[in-house]
Amino acid sequence: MNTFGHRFRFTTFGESHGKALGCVVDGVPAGIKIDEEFIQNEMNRRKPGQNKYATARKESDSVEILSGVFEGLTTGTPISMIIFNENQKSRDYSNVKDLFRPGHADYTYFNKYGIRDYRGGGRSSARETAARVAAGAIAKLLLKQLDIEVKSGICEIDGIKATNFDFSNVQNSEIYALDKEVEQKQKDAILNAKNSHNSVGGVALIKVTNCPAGLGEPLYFKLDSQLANAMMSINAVKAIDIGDGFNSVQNKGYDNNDEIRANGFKSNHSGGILGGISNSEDIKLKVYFKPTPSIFIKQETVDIYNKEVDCELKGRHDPCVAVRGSVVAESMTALVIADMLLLNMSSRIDNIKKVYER
Ligand code: FMN
Repeated sequence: MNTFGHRFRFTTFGESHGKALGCVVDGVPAGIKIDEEFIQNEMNRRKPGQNKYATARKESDSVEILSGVFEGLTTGTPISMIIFNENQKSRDYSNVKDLFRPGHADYTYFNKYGIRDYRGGGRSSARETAARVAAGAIAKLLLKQLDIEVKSGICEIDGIKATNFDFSNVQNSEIYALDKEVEQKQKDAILNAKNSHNSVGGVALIKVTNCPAGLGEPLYFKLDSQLANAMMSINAVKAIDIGDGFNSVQNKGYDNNDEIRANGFKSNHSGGILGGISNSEDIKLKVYFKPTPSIFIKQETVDIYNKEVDCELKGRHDPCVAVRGSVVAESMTALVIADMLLLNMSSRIDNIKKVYER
């Protein structure tokens, strides 16, 4: 399935080494100013080939808007965007044409579809996430109108954890680090892995500020369940936690509860979500990325004929996918919040009357 969202929804298409990839975003209210420079900046934050901590694949990731925008404003019709692939090197994959890379999706895609697009993994490649960032930029332009902001940064690489969560450090950091104190150590961990032909995992922190209360559609479209759905749909994401998340199981109830005063909550262990609905506190989630599966150390595998072979990779790969992945997680969060904002508008008759009463 290639469509995500309910009321604000998008569909992506395209493969790693195909001609182009793109998306169609549907359900976008008319009248939103489309700032193309902002969309391109978002793409640039995710694009490959920018420094030694990322894959060397060079893509401009220029977005062309094909529909849904007239004289700089959304028209309420589907917004389609296309990104042409420029730097495919399909030959790099010819030696792994028939074999399954350990840790990648080759084995499962082949068993499911019976077709082997060996060129960079085809649709299973995270190249597709460029289209999500384009769609996410449209969601962010909607959120901007309501002063809702979604930010992200790296809080952990190879077990090296941030203790400061400073989002102002992120924009000046080549690895989007939240904590300047541990940034160099995190960078060294990525380079050490790269130089030893290996890879490392990492964790991204996502924060939504100024989010109104009431977002989330219990029971089966709760805000936390949709965030989890969105994050787990991103390549290499293996876990997510919300608020105190995994740590909350070690807390006592008294410490885990957020006491309430007339001016709001005294703490935010819940990560801004109670009963699947936002409570107007900052929404906080952590997204856990595994180490990049494509590494340059010889590993054992089988080929499509089930013959045992060695896998020796060529090509260009991110030594730590969490870095560029954090931008994708931020975009997916914006898309979920946009969807929830539109859905929530019909939760009370008073709101419906505001629109239709004459
Ligand atoms: N995997 C690779 O093997 N090489 C890469 O260069 C690579 N780049 C990625 C970039 C981003 C932004 C993200 C989010 C993931 C990347 N991945 C890369 C991860 C794979 O796409 C992913 O591990 C694979 O599709 C298997 O899916 P799974 O890990 O979710 O099970």
